[in-house]
Amino acid sequence: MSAKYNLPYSHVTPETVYLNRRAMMAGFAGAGLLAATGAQAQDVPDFEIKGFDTTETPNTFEEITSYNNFYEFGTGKEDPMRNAHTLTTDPWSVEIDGMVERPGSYGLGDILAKVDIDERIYRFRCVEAWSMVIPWNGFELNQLLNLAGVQPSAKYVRFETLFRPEEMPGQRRPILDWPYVEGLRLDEAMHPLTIMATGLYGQELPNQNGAPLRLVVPWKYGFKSIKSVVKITLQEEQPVNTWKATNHREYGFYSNVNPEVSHPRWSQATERRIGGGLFASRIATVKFNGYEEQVGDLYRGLDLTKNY
Ligand SMILES: Nc1nc2c(c(=O)[nH]1)N[C@H]1C(S)=C(S)[C@@H](COP(=O)(O)O)O[C@H]1N2
Ligand SMILES: [Mo]
Repeated sequence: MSAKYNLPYSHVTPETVYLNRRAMMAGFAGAGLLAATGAQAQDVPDFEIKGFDTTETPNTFEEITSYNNFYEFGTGKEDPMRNAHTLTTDPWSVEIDGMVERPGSYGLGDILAKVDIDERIYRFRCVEAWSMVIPWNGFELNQLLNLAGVQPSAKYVRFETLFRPEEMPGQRRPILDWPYVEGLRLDEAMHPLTIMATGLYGQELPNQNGAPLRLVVPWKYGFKSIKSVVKITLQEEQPVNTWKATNHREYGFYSNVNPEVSHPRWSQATERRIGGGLFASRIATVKFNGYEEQVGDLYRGLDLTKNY
């Protein structure tokens, strides 16, 4: 079980450098740690820090890249790691259409030249009640939406994953109604916590994590964070997201992390942190995945037990 196949070099070095950089920023004896690993100071990526980061210990690169949900490559947790190497991610472009001033095909290179990439260490909570802490690299979705120019009549954002069955074996079978679709309310999409991720641990995003560009909405269940996005549509109607369309009794549109609202088949009160080991105790799930201070205002007056 190794993530190395998708990487130009071993993951060990960047992760070590990364953790040393964290230590340096925290004001610890980072220089000594750097010397001990033989890393050079100029190897340390220079990210902008916005203050959204959790201080919880991130999961390892191997954990984040070997336990995945990406049904386009199979339904097993290790299927994406094994199968996603077949995906071609270059060239890549995103079609932005609907209620925007500048509709069209946006090349990934052009997008990346115009946005600010930074690092976000976010908690990530799957609806299946497992969780991780992930150091993403990416940019705020609002920057991309502003490039296209959102018209005042737009109320929702619809996202679509690539449909390319010749490279995505799961799409050759009717596991889901392909392509995978997700959606956000416009204010959720414009929120500074909402990012398009392009990397992990300062490296290119591995295919199994949704390369080259995937949504990350840290206060919502993981299925909202749609991978390998090729289309973004600004619209007036609430988009029909794939999991809600598949089973509306079990999966909703909002899908905010909420320990008080059980899934019909299991409690959402606790979660299993990946990497904790077989005998680790479950940890309490926090409303909005711990981001209530930042996003609670978006849902004032909304009944979260009905709008789940
Ligand atoms: N296109 C697409 N996006 C997807 C999925 C998927 O199957 N297809 N799975 C979702 C689910 S259920 C989760 S929990 C996260 C998993 O992201 P990760 O594998 O990077 O942890 O991706 C989400 N985005
Ligand atoms: Mo999930």
